Amino acid sequence: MAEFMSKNPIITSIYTADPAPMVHDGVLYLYTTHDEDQLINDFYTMFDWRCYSTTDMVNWTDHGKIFGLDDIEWADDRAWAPQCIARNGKFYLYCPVHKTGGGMAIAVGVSDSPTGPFTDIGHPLVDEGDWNDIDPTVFIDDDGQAYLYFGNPELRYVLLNEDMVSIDESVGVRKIPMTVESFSKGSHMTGTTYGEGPWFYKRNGLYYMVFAGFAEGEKRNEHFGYATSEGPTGPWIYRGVLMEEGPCFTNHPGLCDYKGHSYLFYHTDELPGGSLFHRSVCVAEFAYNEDGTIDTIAKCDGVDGIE
Ligand code: FUB
Repeated sequence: MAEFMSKNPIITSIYTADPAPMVHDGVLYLYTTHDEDQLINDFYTMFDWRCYSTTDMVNWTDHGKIFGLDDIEWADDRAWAPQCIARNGKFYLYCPVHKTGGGMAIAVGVSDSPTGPFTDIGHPLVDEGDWNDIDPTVFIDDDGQAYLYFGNPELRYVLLNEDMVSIDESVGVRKIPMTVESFSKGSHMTGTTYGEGPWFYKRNGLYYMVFAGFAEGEKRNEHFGYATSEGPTGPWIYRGVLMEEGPCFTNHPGLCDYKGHSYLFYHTDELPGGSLFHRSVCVAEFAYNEDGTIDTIAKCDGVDGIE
């Protein structure tokens, strides 16, 4: 291994999953979930969100807990896959949680700093009363319109108002057609590969939807697939497998460009003591093809450091 190289998993002090990178003011911030060591009911036991940052992809600063279930009065469980975005000098952390007495819903934490602490807005942003409202991914388009996609087993979206903490109620929650053309034939509940963990962004005028998915047949763990579109709300065209299925049941993509390099963050169960409920975040470097497509990215030992 080269001297100036990170080693996967990149966080080794605790179990972390669902990596969500955000580049801001020359720093790469990585938001993650946190798998507790001690499980309750032998299931995902997750109470808070964490943040780490780097400027060289090798040395990571641990900013600790930046938001948690104990900051959200109306939620009682499941601090699941978040994403953070900056707008107008503030930072917005979108987080799936279990609503007390309800189903899954999407919370928003607001902060003046990328490393928190975040303050809950006091109520769910999205709460359809079902279990689909998980794994938010947020993006602000060039015209200023912000989109929040989410969902398992269906991909849905809302338009965010400029305040980033309310939605355009005249549009409401829109459902993306779960077709084979968009997400390929697969074994999840819609009959496509789309599972959960969408990651939405735009690059060189092309919109990307990367997601955790379930293939047909014997395969049981999640892989990554991706679709592209000419517009922010589709139609989405399936483009292929971005990362083959891993060693643990779930996976969650987080992509960004940083200092001229492109990175895919994901998770495995590869820390000592790892399991499907004790995951650890990893990173791989990749390159886009000239036409914007991406070849399948291999899991790796780590990435080179950068200046
Ligand atoms: O980590 C909890 C849930 O498992 C996430 O919300 C999903 O994306 C999957 O990783």
